[in-house]
Amino acid sequence: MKKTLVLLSLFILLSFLFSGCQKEGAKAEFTIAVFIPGVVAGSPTYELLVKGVEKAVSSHSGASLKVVEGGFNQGAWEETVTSLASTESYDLIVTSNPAMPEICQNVSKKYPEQKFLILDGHLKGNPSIFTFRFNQMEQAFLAGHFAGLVTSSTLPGATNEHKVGLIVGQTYPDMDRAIRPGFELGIRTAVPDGTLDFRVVGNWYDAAKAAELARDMYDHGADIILTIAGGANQGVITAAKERGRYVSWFDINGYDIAPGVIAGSTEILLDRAAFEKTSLAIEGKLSYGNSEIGGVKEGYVRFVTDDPLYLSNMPEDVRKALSEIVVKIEKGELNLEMPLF
Ligand code: RBF
Repeated sequence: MKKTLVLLSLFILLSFLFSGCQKEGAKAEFTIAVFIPGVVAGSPTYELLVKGVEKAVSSHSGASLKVVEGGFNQGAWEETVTSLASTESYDLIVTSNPAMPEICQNVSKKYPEQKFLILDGHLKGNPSIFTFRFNQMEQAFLAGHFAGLVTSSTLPGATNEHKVGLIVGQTYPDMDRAIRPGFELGIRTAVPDGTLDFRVVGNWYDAAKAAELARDMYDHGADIILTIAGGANQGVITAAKERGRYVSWFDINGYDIAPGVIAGSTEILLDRAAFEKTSLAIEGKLSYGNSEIGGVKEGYVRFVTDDPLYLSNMPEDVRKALSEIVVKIEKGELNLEMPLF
């Protein structure tokens, strides 16, 4: 009896020690680094990226995540991504913005084993890289159409002039070939004599500069400004409040950020795409080498028409006209292809 007890205790002790050792020495089964080309705070697409990857990691046991902010010195991004790849500790590097495919492609030449998932970017044919982007022609078209409806409305902040603004952090091919033209087309289909005042901040953080630009635009007749400038977006809100005018938000539901000032908001479901594609990568099912695009029909791009602030602040005729154009895109009666570049 005594011998059995001793053996039993020994067994319990050993199994306890063994399980302890396993935990201590256990390597996470799938390690992910998220590289933020900028900073997370204030940048809608990066906030969505982190949210989506975090969700994928927490729903797969054994997966782990490290978020690395690259900051605003764009010239240093490639070096940081290279140093992440050189550690050979990450099964996957996830990142987001249209400049990242080229940077990751360069890193991939030196570290061909390193796998990449890039959101909001486009590249096909590299067996280590998967990209997913959004139909921002559709997204910007909807924002433009809404801005056209607002500037020609009887809203208190709408002047007689049919002028709309767009403030961006910097120019880049997706902006020049999809977002800006989509926005202009949207304005003109709502109000044929609508014009666009387009300004560039020069970076993604200077809210004071953005406020200065926005004040000038409002003072020259713009009733609503679409702002795509990261942390600098806050400056546009400040100016709109001062002038009693409107802001249009991009990428993430923005109504709550400045109720009554953010008149309209589109969103891209980058968090959903990041969750889905990261999950596939963890499960070993992501088809590297390919690229995908998600738009209105696929449910990755939408104008947020069901927010209580939108419903209470926007007149019914504006909401009705906007919903009609959304339906046209959903039904395929209006085709807004992303240009190939
Ligand atoms: N968007 C942000 O909100 N914050 C940024 O810091 C930011 N940096 C960018 C840097 C580069 C080089 C490029 C090409 C785009 C950047 N964007 C940034 C824009 C972002 O990728 C996206 O195009 C817009 O948010 C519209 O969806």
